[in-house]
Amino acid sequence: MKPALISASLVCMDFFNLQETLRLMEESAIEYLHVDIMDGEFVQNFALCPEFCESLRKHTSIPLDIHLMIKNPELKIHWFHPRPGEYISVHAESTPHIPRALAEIRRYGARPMIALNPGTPIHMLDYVLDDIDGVLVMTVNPGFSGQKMVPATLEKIAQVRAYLDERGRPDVDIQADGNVSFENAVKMRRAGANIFVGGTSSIFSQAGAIRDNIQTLRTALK
Ligand code: S6P
Ligand code: MG
Repeated sequence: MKPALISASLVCMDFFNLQETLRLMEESAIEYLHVDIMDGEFVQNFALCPEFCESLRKHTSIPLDIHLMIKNPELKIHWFHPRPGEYISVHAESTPHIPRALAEIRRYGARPMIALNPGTPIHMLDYVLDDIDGVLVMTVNPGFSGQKMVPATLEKIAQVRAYLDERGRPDVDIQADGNVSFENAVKMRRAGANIFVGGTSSIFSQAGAIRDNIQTLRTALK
């Protein structure tokens, strides 16, 4: 099994404590910073922007994991100046030109990840298998934090893992995004996910301090 990595969902943090939050992420050796980008069209919400990504890069060396929930991402990837070592995910449902979007990410030397909504079948992966480094399995419907996991997505993670392994791609990462609580993280891990997006259900849960929450999540993922 691949080691478990954590990607902290920055949209869930208290923006008045940005500097302190970044410091805690570095201290806790968080592997990725998950940046949700929403355009009010692909999803019914707005979130974050290219300038925020650029500014994060100036203040931390933790690689970004940019989740594009936007229409026609292939036309907008250059706005984000992707960097080697970063993950950029694009939704299979967001464009008729998904191979072009993935190729554009690769052109910058960044790591392309394809995101699948809970209702999207996994055979979408058939024609992009050589173009991806990761699959983001949405475990809630995209657009909002604080939702409940769609139960069928646990089995979907297991199906994606088996699908990739059978096709000679055990190297492809599987990211679980949505309601990654301490409890759900264990189940998602067992199903085969290896990158976990920590939001209001874990890292930024009001029930504990950020540092303790990260420790609890790491222990759950062991
Ligand atoms: C949802 C977004 C996610 C959320 C994250 C929030 O559209 O892509 O990355 O920010 O899921 O975490 P939680 O624990 O509130 O679901
Ligand atoms: Mg996300």
